[in-house]
Amino acid sequence: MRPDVAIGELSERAMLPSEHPVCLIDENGRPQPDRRYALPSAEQLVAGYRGMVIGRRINDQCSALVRQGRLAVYPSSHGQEACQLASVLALGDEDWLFPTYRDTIAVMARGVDLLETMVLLRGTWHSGYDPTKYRVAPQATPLATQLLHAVGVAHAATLQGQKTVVLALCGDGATSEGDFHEALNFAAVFNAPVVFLVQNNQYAISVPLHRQTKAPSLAHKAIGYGMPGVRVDGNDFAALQAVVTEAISSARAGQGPTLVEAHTYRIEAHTNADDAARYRDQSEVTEWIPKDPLIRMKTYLTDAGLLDSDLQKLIEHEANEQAAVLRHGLNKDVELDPAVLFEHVYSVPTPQLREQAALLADELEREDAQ
Ligand SMILES: Cc1ncc(C[n+]2csc(CCOP(=O)(O)OP(=O)(O)O)c2C)c(N)n1
Ligand SMILES: [Mg+2]
Repeated sequence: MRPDVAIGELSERAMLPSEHPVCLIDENGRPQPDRRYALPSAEQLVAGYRGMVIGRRINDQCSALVRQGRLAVYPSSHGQEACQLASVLALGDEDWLFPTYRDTIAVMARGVDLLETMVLLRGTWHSGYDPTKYRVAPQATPLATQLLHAVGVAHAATLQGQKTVVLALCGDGATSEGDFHEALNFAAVFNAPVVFLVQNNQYAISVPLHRQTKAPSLAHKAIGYGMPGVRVDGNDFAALQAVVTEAISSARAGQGPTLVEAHTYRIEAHTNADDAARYRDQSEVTEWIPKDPLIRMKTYLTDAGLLDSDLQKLIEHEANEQAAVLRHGLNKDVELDPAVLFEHVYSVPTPQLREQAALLADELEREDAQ
């Protein structure tokens, strides 16, 4: 016995991730028995598939809208739709989501209006939706900063006697940030009801995972903070939903945070501004194509008699309709007043800010006069 160690040997082991990521439906669409996790219900799986088909269509539509100059930037989650959908569908209405720039599909799956979601990536306003209305924080671009905010919201909810759980998303690269460490440490020490879901898509722009960490897996980091770490197949909607649902229940029951690492792959370039061919071989991408989360789910549902061509057509029709809403909405020009850039920075603008606002106003006036 080590009296200085508060956690027993068994619970230490329980904090370590399994050797292989949890998988309930393999890449061939075949169900895999698992001792710990049960397959979600047929209804949940069909809802997940529907959401993923719509999510894929929106991902691809937004990438096209960037090329047409209608969106400033779009970090696509093509191939990561299972992570986006499974985690959000596991949340209750009272819960909160803290997404990153890559989690647009998760934000939409939470019920945020499609066009309101795209405001930030279009660059027309700081965030287009009311975070408190949807219980979705603005999509964070500064890596890992949202994790600290997520823990703060979770801790505040506990202090107020609420049963809220917070789902905090981040990428593999974000785990190298100091904020990641501080957020996980605080969450564990204060037993905050947070589920950290790391979408390990193998790259942080051009930096591959092996240049990011020497840990056996990202989920292994959990034991260092005193919370369980779980590895899950990030292209398996069923496994993700089972794992995240359990982590949420555990947090809601007062058992503290969990770190979930989803193994997936960034199929497209980091954003439209990136050329992935400069740092990775196309053969690596090709290898991941058959592992696609939509293909395996379609095979499983079809074999289980839960999906036929009529339902498939219906879902595709819905996906096309949502893509059309985005196209039409984003094809409309917006009237912008550049002066509003200076609003909402500080409640009382600083002298520097006032000076910059005056400079801009002067410049615009002179441009108009020309
Ligand atoms: C604090 C901070 N440092 C650097 C950047 C620049 N940056 C933007 S995305 C990115 C890579 C992040 O990779 P990862 O966390 O794996 O997420 P992914 O883009 O793969 O979803 C970097 C370094 C940033 N946004 N914020
Ligand atoms: Mg990444």
